[in-house]
Amino acid sequence: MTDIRNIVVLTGAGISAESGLATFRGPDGLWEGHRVEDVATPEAFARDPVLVHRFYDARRANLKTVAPNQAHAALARLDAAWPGDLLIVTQNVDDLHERAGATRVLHMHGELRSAWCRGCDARSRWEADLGHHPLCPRCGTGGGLRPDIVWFGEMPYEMDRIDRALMDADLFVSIGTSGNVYPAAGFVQTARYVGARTLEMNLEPSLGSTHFHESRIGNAGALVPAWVDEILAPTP
Ligand code: BV8
Repeated sequence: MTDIRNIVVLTGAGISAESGLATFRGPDGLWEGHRVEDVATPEAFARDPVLVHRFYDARRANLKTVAPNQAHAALARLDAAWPGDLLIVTQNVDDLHERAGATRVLHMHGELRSAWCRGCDARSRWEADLGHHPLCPRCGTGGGLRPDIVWFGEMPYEMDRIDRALMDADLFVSIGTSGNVYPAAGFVQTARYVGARTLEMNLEPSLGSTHFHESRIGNAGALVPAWVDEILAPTP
C-alpha cells in the first residue's frame, strides 16, 4: 500500500452492533415503537421533549453496559501506527471509538456524552440524564440543556474539516453504514471524484455499494482487524 498516505474512515451503527448497540434500520431499529427518524428531529423535541429526552437518556445510560469490539480496537491500532493523515468520521453518537483508544475521531452527528445549552451555546461533557432539566454548568440556567446530537434536518458538525480530509484522501473506507443518511452517504462519491481508492465493509451491500471499488461483506469485528493487518503490513 505504498501509494496510500491519507485515509478517511467513515463508520456507522454497524460497527457498534457487535458491542450490543442497536442499529437504526435493522429489525431492532425501532425504539418503543418509534422510528428513530421520528424521534431524532428538532420538531419531535419541540413537540414532546419528555419522549426525546427519555430516548437519549436511555441510550446514554446504556453506554455503561457495552464495550468496544474488535473492529473499534483495530481502528485504534491503525490510529496509533499510521504515519500519514487519518480521520475516523463517525455517524455514531456512542463513545466506543474513544474507549478503544482512537484519538483522530470526529463525531459528525454529535455525542451522547455531551449536553448543549440553548441559553449560552456551551457544550458540556455529560454522563447523567437530561430529562429532569439540570442546570447548565456554564451559565447556571435550568431547562436549556438538550442532547448534543445532530438531528435530521440539522447541519452535521465540522463539514468543512470532513470535506478537506476527503479532498486529500488516497483511501476512503466505509464501515457498518447502510448509506441511507446524507451527507455521509455521499462521501464515497467525493472520494471517487478526487481519485481515492474506496472500500466498503458491511454486513450487506449498502445503498451506495456500486460507488465502491471494493466491497467486503461480513461482520466488522472480523473484516476490520484483517484489513488493518493488511494496510499496516510492511510493503515488500
Ligand atoms: C442535513 C444522530 C443539511 C441521531 C443521525 C440529501 C442531501 C442532504 C441531506 C439530505 C439528503 N436527503 C435527505 C436528507 C436529509 C437527511 C437524510 O439523510 N435523511 C435520510 C433518512 C434520507 N439528512 C439530514 O437531515 C442531515 N442533515 O442534511 O443538513 C445539510 C447537509 C449537508 C450540508 C449542509 C447542510 C443530518 C442527518 C443526521 C441525523 N442524525 N444520528 C441519533 O443517533 O439518535 S443519523 C443516524 O443514522 C445515526 O447517526 C446513524 O449512524 C445514521 C446512519 O445510519 P447507519 O449508521 O448507516 O445505521 P443503519 O442502521 O442505517 O445501518 C447499519 C448498517 O450496518 C447496515 O447496513 C447493516 O447491514 C450494517 N451492519 C449491522 N451489523 C453489522 C453491520 N456491518 C458490519 N458488521 C456488523 N456486525
